[in-house]
Amino acid sequence: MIDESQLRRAAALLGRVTNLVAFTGAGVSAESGVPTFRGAEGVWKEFRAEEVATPEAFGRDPKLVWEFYNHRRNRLAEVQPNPAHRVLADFERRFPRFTLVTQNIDGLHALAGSRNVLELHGNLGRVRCTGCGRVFDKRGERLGELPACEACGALLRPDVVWFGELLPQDVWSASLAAVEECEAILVVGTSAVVYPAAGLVEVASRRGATIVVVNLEPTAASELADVSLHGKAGEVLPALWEELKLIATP
Ligand code: BJW
Ligand code: ZN
Repeated sequence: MIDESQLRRAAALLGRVTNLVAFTGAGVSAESGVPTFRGAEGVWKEFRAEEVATPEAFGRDPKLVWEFYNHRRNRLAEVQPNPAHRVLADFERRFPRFTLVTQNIDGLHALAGSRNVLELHGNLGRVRCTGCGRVFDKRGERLGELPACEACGALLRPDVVWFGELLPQDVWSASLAAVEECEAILVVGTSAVVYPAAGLVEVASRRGATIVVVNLEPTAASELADVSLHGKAGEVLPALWEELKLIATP
């Protein structure tokens, strides 16, 4: 059950801003059938992050790491954006300035029609050469056990950010700039424990921006929130969108 009074409060706060950042995590794609990382059925329950999502793991056993990512790539071919992704695409059309910063690597925001998307942790559809550094879009393509670069023959890796790696600096700078200018940040479906991404909420908070959190449960971002909306993103965001429509566009 969505708390109607909190929903109206969130809509009233967001209704008056002209510059909004949405910051999303795995929970936004959960209803599309993409598993989250830290829940009871999360990816890290089945696999240890240190064994599949670090550069050291890839150096030690690239076959195992590719098996993990190929499995997730193949599943990605079957999933579609859900109402949460679609409402966030609608938000982009409503707010004069809107930036979607996502930790997700599934590409579902773009598929739902969002354009101004900053992918902090890369994209599972892309691969990057460990030799020449070229990046290739291989979304929807089946890859071998140890895929090789078509330009130089070196081993390819998923173009995602592993633990201990730096985030793509251009994407990080653009995300920080967006948060430093926004009037409000909508934090959806993330546990907000992975840094530096989670630090964006703290930057917004220090600047006095309005913070609205949408999640099944309280998270690390909740204590900074002006309003917390508990429920499924695919239900809360459409309800919030309907509330916002009742408020005149700034
Ligand atoms: C719903 C819902 C529904 C469900 N509706 N809600 C100590 C030791 C080692 C490292 C560190 C350390 N302290 C800090 C670090 C650094 C580390 C870090 O932050 N670790 C913490 C976990 C402790 N960070 C890094 O290493 C980063 N790099 C870095 O810091 O570089 C500098 C540096 C260099 C050298 C040395 C040290 C530092 C890089 C982080 C990269 C993270 N990569 C991953 C994997 C990407 C590839 C892949 O997918 O395989 O990114 S980890 C994983 O977590 C993924 C996610 O993007 C990220 C965030 O997770 P997210 O999205 O929040 O998902 P969950 O599952 O946590 O939460 C889901 C939420 O949704 C929950 O709250 C649910 O309730 C909710 N939910 N269904 C609404 N329907
Ligand atoms: Zn190459």
